[in-house]
Amino acid sequence: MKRIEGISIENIKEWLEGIDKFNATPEQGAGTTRLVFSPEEIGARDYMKSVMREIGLTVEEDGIGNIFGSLEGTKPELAPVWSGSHIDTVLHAGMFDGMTGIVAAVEALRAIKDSGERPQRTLKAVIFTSEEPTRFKNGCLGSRAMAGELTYEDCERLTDDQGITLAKQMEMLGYRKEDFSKVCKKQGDVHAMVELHIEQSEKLEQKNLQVGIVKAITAYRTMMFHLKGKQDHAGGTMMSIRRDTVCAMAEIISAAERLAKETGRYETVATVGKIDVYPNATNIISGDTSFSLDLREDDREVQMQVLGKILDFAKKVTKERGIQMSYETFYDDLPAIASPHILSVIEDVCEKENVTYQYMRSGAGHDSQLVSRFAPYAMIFIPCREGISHNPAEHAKYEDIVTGTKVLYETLRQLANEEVE
Ligand code: HGY
Ligand code: MN
Ligand code: MN
Repeated sequence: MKRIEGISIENIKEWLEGIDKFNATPEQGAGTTRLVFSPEEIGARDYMKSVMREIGLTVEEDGIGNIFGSLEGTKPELAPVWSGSHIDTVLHAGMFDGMTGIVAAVEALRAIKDSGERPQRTLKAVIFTSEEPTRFKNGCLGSRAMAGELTYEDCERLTDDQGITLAKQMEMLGYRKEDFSKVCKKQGDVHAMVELHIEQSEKLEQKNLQVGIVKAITAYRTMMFHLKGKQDHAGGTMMSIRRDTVCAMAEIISAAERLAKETGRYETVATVGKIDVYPNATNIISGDTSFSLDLREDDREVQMQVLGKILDFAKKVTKERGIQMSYETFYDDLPAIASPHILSVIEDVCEKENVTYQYMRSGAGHDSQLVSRFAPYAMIFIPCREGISHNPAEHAKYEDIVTGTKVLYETLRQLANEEVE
């Protein structure tokens, strides 16, 4: 089928490498760092907006910075079909997590436009604001606001490590408070959402499959714990009278690992990735320590049981040590089940195009998780080398991205020609 051959590996390569130039850690081996609303991320946003305009898409932005590149359909009154992902990264990331879904969406729309066909529904390539929780500790901020799960008051509370709130940062960039309320979407506003993403685990590569059809995204909860003990002298303070918050934290962290393993389920994962010790000196017993807990499980009940055990253990340890503990939950996203209809469309396309595939779940969180609150979604995974991600060594083959984009193209084309809501 001529049109399917329209996917350009050159465009995909050029755009991914073009985005990657906007990087706060360009030094050799340091990977890519592009935090939301940083100068680098603004540069990457501007770059992709110019690419969208160049290929003839109409570019708009909403009150929290979600960007839409639209290819108008013959029946613009019908709810549009979306495809997209995120352009911000974690610290020292690779160049494919998120960005692959953006360039695939833009290239699919370009190929549909250049094929001369005009589907009925408008197609929108979407760049969601701040999928990663790196800067403001809460993630999927753009899609969360769309889902009505992030208020402007939340934006006035979310603060980065320099004490700048999300609201202040948005104001400094010219986003107006009165536009924030228009971000919210309701059921029926979007006909379908299809996000292409690297798999971020090793199953497709191990089985030599070209595409993963994602039927569910795991439950994903992120918290910060704060321990207050007694700052003291490392040499003059006997072990028996210490209220050492680092030792308490160490016990809690190893308990979180043990309790996650004890479920015997590979879906249960607990991670402590961010630790702040004050004042962080070799000869001071710290009386003020904070640490994150990222706890995920496809089964919400299991996730809550593990959380309960971690909290009980932490309360016991801190009580015995005379340490005060507090904690806050930044987000607590429920599992997102994909649309059976969209899954079947993707599967049909794979069958017809002889693309090898398997159904799978996602242990990573994605904007689609929040979009699923107001629209049917499904995801297309492509393999990444050894499943590595959130690491400068993250890598995907351009040929694999092209194959995934071909499946995305045909899926979007079919969804955009569906009359029925
Ligand atoms: O952590 C995740 O799953 C995503 O990268 N925010
Ligand atoms: Mn990520
Ligand atoms: Mn991602």
